[in-house]
Amino acid sequence: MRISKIKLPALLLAFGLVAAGCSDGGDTDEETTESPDAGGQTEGEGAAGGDTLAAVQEAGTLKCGVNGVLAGFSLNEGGEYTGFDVDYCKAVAAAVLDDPEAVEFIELTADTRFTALQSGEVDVLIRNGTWTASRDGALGLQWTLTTFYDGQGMLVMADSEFESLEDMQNTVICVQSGTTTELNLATVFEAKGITYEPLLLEDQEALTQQFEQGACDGYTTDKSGLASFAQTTSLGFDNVRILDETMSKEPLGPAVRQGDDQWFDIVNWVVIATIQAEEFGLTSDNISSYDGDDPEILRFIGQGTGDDAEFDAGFGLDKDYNVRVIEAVGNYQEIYDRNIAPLGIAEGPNQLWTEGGLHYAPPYR
Ligand SMILES: N[C@@H](CCC(=O)N[C@@H](CS)C(=O)NCC(=O)O)C(=O)O
Repeated sequence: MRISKIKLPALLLAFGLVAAGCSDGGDTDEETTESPDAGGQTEGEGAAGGDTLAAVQEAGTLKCGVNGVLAGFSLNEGGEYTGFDVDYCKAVAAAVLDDPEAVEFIELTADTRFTALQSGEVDVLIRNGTWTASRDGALGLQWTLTTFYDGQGMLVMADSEFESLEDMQNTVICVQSGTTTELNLATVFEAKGITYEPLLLEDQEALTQQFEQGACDGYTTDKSGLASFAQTTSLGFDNVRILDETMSKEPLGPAVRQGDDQWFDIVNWVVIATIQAEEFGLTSDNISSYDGDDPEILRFIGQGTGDDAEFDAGFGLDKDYNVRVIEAVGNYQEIYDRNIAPLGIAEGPNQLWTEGGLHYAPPYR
């Protein structure tokens, strides 16, 4: 459908939603500093500069900000959360609380997620969030090593004439506010000289509804999000199609508040542990029964000998935390296979560096 055929009620609904409370993507600092509850980087338990580890351990629960509606990453089905991001919440809880189930999942939209992290409403944000310079800098956040290398794509109806972005002159594109997606769409389409109308929607539900009702010619977001949508849309998997082009780099991963270096180190090294375990061939099934003599592995599982007997990375955790993490959620490949593989996404960069991918764990020593 072209602009001329847009249903007016759909557009009014969309713009109404935007007016009701959307920011522009969290990639500039204006909205965040203007928002009454957004500037509080010193507010809340474990806020910046504070001791998040102690706060989490005292609470006995990790408050993990998630998406909640994105199959494969975090999906809430009757209070049961599953997904790739959910597993990383559980991994952090296993490390710091010795209980992967000690997680309070807090569902956040693209618009609310950074404020929730800044204010201390959540201890960590693991919600298909892209690491960018201004989120790191202007928003006062910090991203760990990337857990999922993604890129922005475009989904269209399978029977449409669109084969590439260049074919999308004078179209309406469904896009979620508060995302890098919104910004990339503008940059890429402008650079290519493609005239389009963004239909800005504030959450997945509104976006799904609008696309399924035919209000847009294309739906753009991270390719993983599109794969997830394709699996779940009422339009049917075979009736939608994702264009080959990738419009951006979207390194997704956990984020924490800046200023609590110990907490950042912990979350970062939990992510690293899953990658390192895959490289070592350690899995949820075999890690606790390792009986080999590889000194690197022994150090990793807290059973180092000789100089490594007292090894402590200095994160304020005990020697067994890597074992708990891997026992709880498995290594990176296990997490990927359980959650992402069903979406049918090619592993591509999300493989170990030894297999031609980008996942590389710094040494645990
Ligand atoms: N990775 C991008 C996009 C993340 C994002 O919020 N994507 C949307 C579309 S898949 C989403 O998760 N929506 C769910 C919701 O907010 O209800 C970012 O960090 O800005």
